[in-house]
Amino acid sequence: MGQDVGNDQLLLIKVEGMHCHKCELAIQKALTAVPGVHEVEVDFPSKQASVLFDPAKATIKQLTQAVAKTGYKVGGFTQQKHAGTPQS
Ligand SMILES: [Cu+2]
Repeated sequence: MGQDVGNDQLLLIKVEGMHCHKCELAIQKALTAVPGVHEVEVDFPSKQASVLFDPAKATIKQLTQAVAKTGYKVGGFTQQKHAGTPQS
């Protein structure tokens, strides 16, 4: 059947406690490791992680928990339908 990315959802997570680019990488690694996650972008200056994921495989809770487990605080999140390019 192939991979259908049409149902992918974009989640923007506000991450508190990042202080350098190593934090960025740690969070990116943790989120990428969650099954169902297709794309992760972490932006340290805007303290935001954008995650493109398959809502049939991953839940928002799993994603926010991955951030929390890495040692950062989730300040909130915004759900978006995937529209091609994440907003920044
Ligand atoms: Cu750091």
